[in-house]
Amino acid sequence: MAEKHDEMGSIFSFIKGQVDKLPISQSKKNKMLDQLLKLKTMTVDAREPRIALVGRRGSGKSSLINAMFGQERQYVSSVKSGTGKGKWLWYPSDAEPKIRLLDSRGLGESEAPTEEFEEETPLDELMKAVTEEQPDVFLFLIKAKETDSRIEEDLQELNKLRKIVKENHHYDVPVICVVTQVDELDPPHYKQVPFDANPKKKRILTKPSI
Ligand SMILES: Nc1nc2c(ncn2[C@@H]2O[C@H](COP(=O)(O)OP(=O)(O)OP(=O)(O)O)[C@@H](O)[C@H]2O)c(=O)[nH]1
Ligand SMILES: [Mg+2]
Repeated sequence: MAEKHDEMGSIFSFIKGQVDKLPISQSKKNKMLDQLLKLKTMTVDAREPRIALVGRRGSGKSSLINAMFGQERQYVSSVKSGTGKGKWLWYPSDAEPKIRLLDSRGLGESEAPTEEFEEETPLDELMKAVTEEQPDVFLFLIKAKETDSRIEEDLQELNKLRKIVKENHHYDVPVICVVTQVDELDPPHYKQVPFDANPKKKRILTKPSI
């Protein structure tokens, strides 16, 4: 990655040198160099995309991250709030950094999260994470069964985050809504048991009660 970056940088330097040598007027050279600079900003200076996962506690942010990585990278919690301080991760790996993903502390917690946290509230924790690195997009996760449950409060907090980015960095962060845990929707009798991949859990839960 870094090698490709350096190589592109030297290609632009070479082209710039050639433009300087052209037998044309300085104003024409300046116009060409302006365009070259724009192209350089869009390519060599471009950074990897940043995606911030946000949403109510338990909506499945850490689980989605783990599913993307195909391994348990982030702590998943079934009852209490899980994720503490926000964590920016490189996908697919630190050695091959292509996409930056933020796993964040869940909104609407009633107790402090299990993991270590730094700020008093989830919103403060998120403010810190998006101040450290500004997201290009928010993935707003919401459980299928909770799309009608005090969603306004979560959206207000999300909009506060977008406002902070807008004030400090002058752009609107788009939001993509991701409906999660759709396997929980009716009719439940059609549901394939999601823990089929976990034979021990399946055995315990399907064991006839005594
Ligand atoms: N049925 C079902 N459960 C899911 C799914 N995704 C996640 N879960 C469960 O939902 C619970 C919460 O998942 P997490 O990934 O910890 O949710 P989170 O949004 O990171 O939660 P916080 O870190 O507390 O904000 C866990 O018990 C997961 O196993 C899904 O697609 N279907
Ligand atoms: Mg989490």
